[in-house]
Amino acid sequence: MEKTAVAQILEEIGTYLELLGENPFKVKAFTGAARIIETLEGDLASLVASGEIKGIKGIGPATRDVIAELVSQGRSSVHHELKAGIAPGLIEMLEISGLGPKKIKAIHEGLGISSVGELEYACLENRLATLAGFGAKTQEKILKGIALRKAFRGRHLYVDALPSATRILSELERHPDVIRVALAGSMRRRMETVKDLDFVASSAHAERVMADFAAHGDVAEVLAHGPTKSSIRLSNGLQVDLRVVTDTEFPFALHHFTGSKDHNEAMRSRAKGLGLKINEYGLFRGAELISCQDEHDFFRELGLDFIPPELREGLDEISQAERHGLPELVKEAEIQGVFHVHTTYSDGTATLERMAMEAQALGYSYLGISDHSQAATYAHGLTRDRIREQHAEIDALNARLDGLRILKGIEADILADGSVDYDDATLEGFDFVIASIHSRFGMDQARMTERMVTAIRHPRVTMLGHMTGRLLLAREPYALDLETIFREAAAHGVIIELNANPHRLDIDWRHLRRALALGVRISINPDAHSVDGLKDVGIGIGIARKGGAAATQVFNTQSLEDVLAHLSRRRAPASI
Ligand code: DGT
Ligand code: CA
Ligand code: CA
Ligand code: ZN
Repeated sequence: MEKTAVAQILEEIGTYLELLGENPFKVKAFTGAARIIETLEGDLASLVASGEIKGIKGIGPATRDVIAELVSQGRSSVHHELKAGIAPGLIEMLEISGLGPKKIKAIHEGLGISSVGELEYACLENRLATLAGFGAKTQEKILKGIALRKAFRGRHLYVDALPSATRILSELERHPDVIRVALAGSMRRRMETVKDLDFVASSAHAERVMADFAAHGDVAEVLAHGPTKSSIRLSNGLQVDLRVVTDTEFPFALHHFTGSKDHNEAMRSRAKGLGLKINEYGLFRGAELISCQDEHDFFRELGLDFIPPELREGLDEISQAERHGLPELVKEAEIQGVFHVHTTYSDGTATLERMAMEAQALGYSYLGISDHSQAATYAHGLTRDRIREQHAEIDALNARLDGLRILKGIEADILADGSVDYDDATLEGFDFVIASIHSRFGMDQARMTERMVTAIRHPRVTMLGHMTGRLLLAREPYALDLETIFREAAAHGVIIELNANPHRLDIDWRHLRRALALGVRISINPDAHSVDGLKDVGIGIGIARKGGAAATQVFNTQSLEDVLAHLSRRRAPASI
């Protein structure tokens, strides 16, 4: 067992003793020993075996027994028994900042509270403020702590973690003792949500890098501070892990901490089959390290093409890499224009002209405007008069804009029966139609699927918007038979949007893989409601890559000419 793990168990024993109201000297014996073990030189197991541990000041007989058991058994019966005797809710309460074992004991005894939920409720009812030794201020602080704990426990949207990731990466890059550094973990794999940030750096002076990392300006809490691994909590609640290794170890550590776990497992078993061994420190044949300059070398040594981090999810990426069959993933620079853009005509915050200026500044050659249709009254859906006004403005802008063509579109509601908002003549007046569901999410799967299939078969529908309706960390997708939808979309040449709004990222990359396999074409759409929203395309690219999309499978990598040719091809109504 590692020293840090031993220290943590000792610390927890101290906390539990305190929670149980044991005498302070006994508590101190354990928490003090935890401090000593953390900073101890040399190997703990051999110190125990040789008996040298007896000579270490501050480690008495009781703690010594616990340490010996931890080293030999990997567990402590004292720890185990103490924990079993305490209500789990009280142990959870320890996670609330501003709340230690003494206060928890008082709350438990004074108010009969033994869970976080009960505690929150009691605070809201102002009951904690009246408890002896507590007051309105403490109550306020504890409520804040509970709110923070909620925020800190969950996962974070990729987009919410991105600014911290970018800033910390550039700080580490500038550190004089850092040789190489990279973002790893789920963030590097471009997952839609992340638990924490992971960085891997190489240095000949790990302790200096770690000291500066722990002293980072934005640190709310240092969770662990060791020579090779440290974890901090930023003020926004995000946890950040940093591993520092030697430069020789860097490619192996980067690969290991990029994950995913499933990918790593598959890689390990591949290595095994080749008579090799992988861990975070290297690739070995027997005791011999096979040196690698970077991850490219690492994959090559295992007989594989380089696997982009987005694809490292333990699916079929290794067999694809083995037979040179990995997809050539779409890149942001290949995007030539965007669809699904709202303006002040409906619920956007920027005018049509401003959106056009921004699209031009981003170098796009087309901009597909699609405000809401009239059924979306909550979003000021366009009446036919407003459509005429907007089209006139688009014509005027197109006449004077250089290099950008604004396309006339609409985000038309798919009504409950699968019909598309507006009559056919009105729909005929658009360059493209995005059909989306914005109401009646609760239908059963059969009816919902039928509803969407009906929309797909409408000859004026160009693409489906945010197809499953999910909101990340907030709303589940509605019930749909995806396989049927994908087959219908492919058969009718209807494009499926990859909605790049970071709260949606809909369709899910896991399903995108299947859609592409069935021949569906996608469009990476920002669903922008503001000027900044246009930049979400970059987030969508990450998801498209995770889904294995190549540029040829993405509609908006096409030139304006090809896009116009596609849009002018009118589909015949489905004959059923
Ligand atoms: P997250 O943080 O839940 O969004 O996802 P990850 O993948 O970033 O997970 P994290 O931060 O726990 O660990 C980073 C990587 O380290 C993970 O993708 C693979 C590697 N790793 C961590 N724990 C294990 C493990 O127990 N076994 C293996 N094979 N790899 C691990
Ligand atoms: Ca992570
Ligand atoms: Ca982590
Ligand atoms: Zn929408």
